[in-house]
Amino acid sequence: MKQIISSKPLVFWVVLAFLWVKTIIVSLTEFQFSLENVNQLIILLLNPLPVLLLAFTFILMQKEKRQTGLLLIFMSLISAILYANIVYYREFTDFITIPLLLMGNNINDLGSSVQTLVNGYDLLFFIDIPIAAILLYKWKKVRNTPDEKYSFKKLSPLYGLIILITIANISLANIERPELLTRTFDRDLLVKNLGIYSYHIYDAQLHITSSVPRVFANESELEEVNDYINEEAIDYIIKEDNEDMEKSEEKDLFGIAEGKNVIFVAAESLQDFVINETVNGEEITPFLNDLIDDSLYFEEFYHQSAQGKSSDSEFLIANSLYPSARGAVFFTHSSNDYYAMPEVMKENGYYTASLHGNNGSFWNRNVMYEQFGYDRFYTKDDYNVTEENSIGWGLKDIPFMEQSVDHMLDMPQPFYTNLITLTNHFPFDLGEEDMYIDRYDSNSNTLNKYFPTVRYMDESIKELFNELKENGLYEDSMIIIYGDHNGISTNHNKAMGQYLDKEVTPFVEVELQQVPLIIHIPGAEGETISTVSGQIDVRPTLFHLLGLEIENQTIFGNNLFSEDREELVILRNGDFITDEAMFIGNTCYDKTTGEPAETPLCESYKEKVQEELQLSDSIIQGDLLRFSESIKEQQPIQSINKNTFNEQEH
Ligand code: GP9
Ligand code: MN
Repeated sequence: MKQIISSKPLVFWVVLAFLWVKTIIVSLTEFQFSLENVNQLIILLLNPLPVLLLAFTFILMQKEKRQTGLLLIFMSLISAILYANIVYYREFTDFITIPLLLMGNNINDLGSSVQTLVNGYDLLFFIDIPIAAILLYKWKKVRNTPDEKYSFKKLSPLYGLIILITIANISLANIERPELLTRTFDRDLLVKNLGIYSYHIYDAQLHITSSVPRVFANESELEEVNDYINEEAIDYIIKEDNEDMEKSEEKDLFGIAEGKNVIFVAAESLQDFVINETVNGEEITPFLNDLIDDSLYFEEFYHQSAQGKSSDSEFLIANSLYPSARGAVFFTHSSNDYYAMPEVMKENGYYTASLHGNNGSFWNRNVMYEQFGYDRFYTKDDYNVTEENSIGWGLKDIPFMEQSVDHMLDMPQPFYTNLITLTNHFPFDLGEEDMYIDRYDSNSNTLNKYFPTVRYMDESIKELFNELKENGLYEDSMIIIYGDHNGISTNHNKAMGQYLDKEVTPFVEVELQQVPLIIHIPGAEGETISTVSGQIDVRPTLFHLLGLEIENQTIFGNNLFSEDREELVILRNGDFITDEAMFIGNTCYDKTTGEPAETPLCESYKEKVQEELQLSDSIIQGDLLRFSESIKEQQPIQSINKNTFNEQEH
């Protein structure tokens, strides 16, 4: 060992130290890993080393002449990986996965967002590379022993050291977080414990092995999932009956919206904390606030999306299945068989369409929608998009609503439509002419700009209602507005705390994942419903209101009007919320206090939560719905508007 160290120019070790220290600084500052005990400090110090040292041994085994160049390439590569994660983390508080990198199309569209996430100081991040280059070429002269190509044998002490560090790292990580490698959806903990580099290697391995389940999957796996779903339902009914709970008139609202057009509004980045609130003394969502009085409003409704963002929320709503923990199902499993809501609606006599003012290929929608059974996908090409009526990500929401109603007028009724809004998207850019309220004033420009764009979206929904009324569509339609996912990430906790006038603790962070769900049925009475609910529950709830009883569907959500439903929402990272508690990370919080619970409020749910996420994953990874009766009965999917579906980016 001593020999290796002394026989190598010191500068090689300096380079290693640069990368090591840089990784640690980034982990603490950019990734905001807090250190709660000495164990965590040791893990943080150890975990970058195995991969760095291993790459180092590889370089030492190359011809002497090549070593310096390779070392610089390696240094640049590591810095690039680290920096890409920093930029991604700044927006999503998450780490890059391989499926994400494969979403090429989307990366182009992310242009304007990326600009806001990168700043001049970031150049400092790469400063060690030119310094290392100078040192490597100059210091060569001062080395005392000649450089050489190292043999495996000579390097064996170094390998020994790598193994030792790895064992120490994994053992300590296991103490910190049991079952670390089986809970792969908890990326924060994975990176915190394994280190960013080992995490990427682990992620690559997951990626390679993830295509295997489909090959070996068979019908019995689907039966297993269906058994679980049926058993859960029965267990809960028995439990409730034993408790002598009175069965309510669950059929009350059954079929109340029968035969009506269905109009979904996917409200981009709309969080629930703005509802019935003000900024600078002005209402943020005046139209929605009024609408709620005459609508079914679910006041504790959570988004359950993950890396697939908007597309994940669409997936949840259409299929009542969980999205993937890594990447977006819209990309990774777009050729699977699904028995999605548009398909079901089509079978029930509806014309189905999704409408979006952006490119059809964005989020791979044009491909995935074929499996969802949409009759038509209206994209950018179907709208009059000009420089004046666009901002940021494309067509502004008000002209989008106006033109969308025009499209609806061309559709056979009843129709089922999905309107995807866009203006309230990070970085929340808005022209002065569309500012109905002023920006907020805090240290987060993102949060400051969020309020006026939310206000603009509210105005666009008002416009939708006006247009529907003017064109005689309103009375025959049911309008469902839902927030797709959060718009303000935890990076803005300080500013958010200032706005909310309370500290944004992990408990509050999860509370902030609530998004609005507003179901408006003209003529029906309004009600604010406080049951704990999530996007996964929308599909069965909607079928209930439409009076549709669908057979042979494999879904995890529940009809929110059913008294037999257990109040439980499972988030994609394994956290969950019940009527009494929130399970976050590894801590169970009492909802009444927002503090860690003193009694075991979460224990009885933990196993079910894991099982449910795993079963849902098995459906997606094994493409299990291809074995389902409903799919087998289906005619082969025919794309009516092939041109629209296959449209490429412009
Ligand atoms: C674009 C829109 C935004 O098509 O759905 O996607 P997001 O970045 O929010 O997932
Ligand atoms: Mn979105």
